[in-house]
Amino acid sequence: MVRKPPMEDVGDRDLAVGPPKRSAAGIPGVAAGLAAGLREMGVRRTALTLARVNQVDGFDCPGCAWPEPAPRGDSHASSRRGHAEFCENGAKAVADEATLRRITREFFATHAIADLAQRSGYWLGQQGRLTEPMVRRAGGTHYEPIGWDEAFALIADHLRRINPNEAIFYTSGRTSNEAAFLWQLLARAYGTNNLPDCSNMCHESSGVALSETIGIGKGSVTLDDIHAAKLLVVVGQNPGTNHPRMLTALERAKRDGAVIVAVNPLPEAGLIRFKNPQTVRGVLGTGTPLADHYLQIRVGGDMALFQAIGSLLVAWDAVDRSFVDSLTEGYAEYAAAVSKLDWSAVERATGLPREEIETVARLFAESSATVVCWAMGLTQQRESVATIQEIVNVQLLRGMIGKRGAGLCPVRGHSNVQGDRTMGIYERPPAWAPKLGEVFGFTVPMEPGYATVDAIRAMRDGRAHVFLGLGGNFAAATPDTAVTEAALQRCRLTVHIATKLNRSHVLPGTESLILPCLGRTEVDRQASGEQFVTVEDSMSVVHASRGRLEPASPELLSEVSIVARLGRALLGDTLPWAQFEADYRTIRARIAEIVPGFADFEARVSQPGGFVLPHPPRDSRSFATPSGRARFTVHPLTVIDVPPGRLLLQSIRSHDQYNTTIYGLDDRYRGVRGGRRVVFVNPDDLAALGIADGSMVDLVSEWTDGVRRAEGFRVVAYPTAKGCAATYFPEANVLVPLDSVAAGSRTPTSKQIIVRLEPAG
Ligand SMILES: Nc1nc2c(c(=O)[nH]1)N[C@H]1C(S)=C(S)[C@@H](COP(=O)(O)OP(=O)(O)OC[C@H]3O[C@@H](n4cnc5c(=O)[nH]c(N)nc54)[C@H](O)[C@@H]3O)O[C@H]1N2
Ligand SMILES: Nc1nc2c(c(=O)[nH]1)N[C@H]1C(S)=C(S)[C@@H](COP(=O)(O)OP(=O)(O)OC[C@H]3O[C@@H](n4cnc5c(=O)[nH]c(N)nc54)[C@H](O)[C@@H]3O)O[C@H]1N2
Ligand SMILES: [Mo]
Repeated sequence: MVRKPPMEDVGDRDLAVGPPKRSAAGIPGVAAGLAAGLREMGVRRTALTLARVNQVDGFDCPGCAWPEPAPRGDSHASSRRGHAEFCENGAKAVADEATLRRITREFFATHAIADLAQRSGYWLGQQGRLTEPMVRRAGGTHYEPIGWDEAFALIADHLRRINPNEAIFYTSGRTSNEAAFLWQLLARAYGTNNLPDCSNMCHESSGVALSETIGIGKGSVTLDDIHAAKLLVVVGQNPGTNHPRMLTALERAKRDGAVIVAVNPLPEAGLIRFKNPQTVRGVLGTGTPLADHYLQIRVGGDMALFQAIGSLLVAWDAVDRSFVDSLTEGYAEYAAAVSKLDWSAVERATGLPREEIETVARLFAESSATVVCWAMGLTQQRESVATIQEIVNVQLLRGMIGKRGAGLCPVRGHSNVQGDRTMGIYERPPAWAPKLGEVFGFTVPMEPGYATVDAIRAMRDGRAHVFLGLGGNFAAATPDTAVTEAALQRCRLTVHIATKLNRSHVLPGTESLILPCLGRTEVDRQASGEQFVTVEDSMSVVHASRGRLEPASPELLSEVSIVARLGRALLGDTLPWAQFEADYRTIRARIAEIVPGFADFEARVSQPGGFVLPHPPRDSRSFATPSGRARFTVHPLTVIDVPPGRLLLQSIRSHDQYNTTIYGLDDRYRGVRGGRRVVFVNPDDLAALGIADGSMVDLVSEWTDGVRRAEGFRVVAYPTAKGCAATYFPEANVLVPLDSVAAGSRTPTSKQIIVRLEPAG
């Protein structure tokens, strides 16, 4: 009984398209953020909440993982935290959670699950916060209330009846360190490493690429490095929408003389010009132009671009010899490979003329401090791992690791996605698995579990029967929508720990639970008093987060409580679940004992601003690779061949969404209003294909097992790179089969889908 995802925006009469913007933020940004707050929360709550975002005594913004500047009063820091340390989209994220709208049991009594499955994700999210645990019993048509204890007993009963490897413990990256640590403890003590997470669809490629070459899967820069950089290269990232506070850092570096290069098929407003709403110049003036050079690269061309840059650096002998000789391996093979570079292949892959690449390579050659930042434009490609490793090669050539103002900077998405990995949310046993087993007295399973795509296959094929999601929206975030939705519904039990209703909840297994939890903004009171939780940002800074608002409902439990009570129901008091729930310091004490870098956790995280985790390449130029050296790697250059009449489609975020949470139907910077089913195509391609701007098309991707189709998109002539197209996620996910994943990281290729446009039927 799989239904097609709803498409209420098809041919939406309200959809309007205007010219894209040439700058980001400024007053319209602040106004949009405040308007979202006022709409959802009212005046008092908006003021109260926004004043606490990212402040030392406040909560971590549930928006993105961009770091906060040092606390006010820290005289050593290169920048100080502002009184308003949030952005338009952070304000929207907060408003979405702190909304005054509520979903009650009457709502579920009124709306059958089958009806809810016909609603859009936008509509589901608009209904407000979940307020009490709900169950769908076998054969039931509606969700109905259930007590917490009965809910935990039901889950424990299901889990006891299966082999532990037939259960899936999914995590989304908003989960705190404390909840994540307990979640992996629960899964592993129960007996499985089936811990897929949103990272499998996000920065997995970065983690793999960096671990293999520099010995640690995290970025090597601090915020100070961004400020101190002389050359900043932003590749495959749209910070104006997804990391708006990063623009402040770019602006600052630029004022100090940094050169900024953007590499992106789309001309993204935030990379072109920034009007900082916190400065007079940003509010009254024209703002700061950001990118000095804008390489409008073809989708998937970055591997060729960085090989070409590396090749030129070697040819020009612009190599940091002492760094390369003393700290790296594989240089000779690399230099030999790039000396044979096929420039015609580079030009076909990138769509860029050689002179443009040479100009940018010259900047690399002349810069004494270079940071390369990247996000989903690089990680969701078939050759993502190799592409990121080509960036590593270029940075190694120039000795740009472990040096002020220089480094590798994968910009993370979810606010604690990096911390969740540090806490052991991973489908393989963490390096500290033996210690985990020793401290808690059980044998940690060593057999690898399922990452996201394999978890879908296991549910589809009847090899997994229970799905538990700690946050997130598995059905909408993953690829091959029809397959994934059927897979979830094939489960005997699906369990969703969530703040808001989403599509995954309305595709229940035979039995299904929705367990409502506290959000970041809310006070967390336990037996020992008010608790805080901790998170790790994109630059390995760990700090505390304290919510202040009264919870959306007295029935809510914190994520920690939910996991601890489930642990107790399933495994009994063999582990100190009750103590963990009562006092989160006892969880942090165990983390300090088990996870490297967390010694003295409680004291250090109680400092304003928290503390920075060790990062050997950044701190001391040491590399935990087998040889102890950073590794150059060689990859055959790939050119993506697109058959005639087809386009290379990527799926992106609009300015009015947070992943699968849709705040509104506008994409202000790209000039789209009132609808989401649009596809951006270069006007020359439209002419060649004989398709008119504004016409309605289906997007069709062709695979050996048949075609996949996303119906009813309005064509928007847009200055994207030639041969390329773009549309929004999650609407595009239906086009990507489970088998289409990045080599080495198995991340779905959400940014590399060959499609043809067919007149809508
Ligand atoms: N407001 C808001 N903030 C968010 C999110 C959100 O949805 N809304 N999501 C959060 C999460 S989980 C994440 S992971 C991040 C995502 O942050 P981003 O990675 O910035 O998000 P995307 O919209 O996927 O944008 C990818 C960018 O890569 C470009 N691109 C696509 N293909 C290629 C390519 O082949 N080469 C190059 N060079 N560029 C390419 C696209 O044109 C686009 O500008 O943001 C986080 N922050
Ligand atoms: N085609 C395509 N697909 C993609 C991407 C893409 O660019 N293109 N991007 C991928 C990326 S980068 C990511 S990170 C994934 C995102 O995948 P997920 O992390 O699974 O999805 P989200 O949309 O972030 O999850 C939103 C839901 O989380 C719940 N939630 C919000 N706050 C909390 C909280 O504090 N606690 C709990 N327990 N629940 C909460 C709410 O119920 C909300 O509906 O999607 C991936 N999918
Ligand atoms: Mo992400």
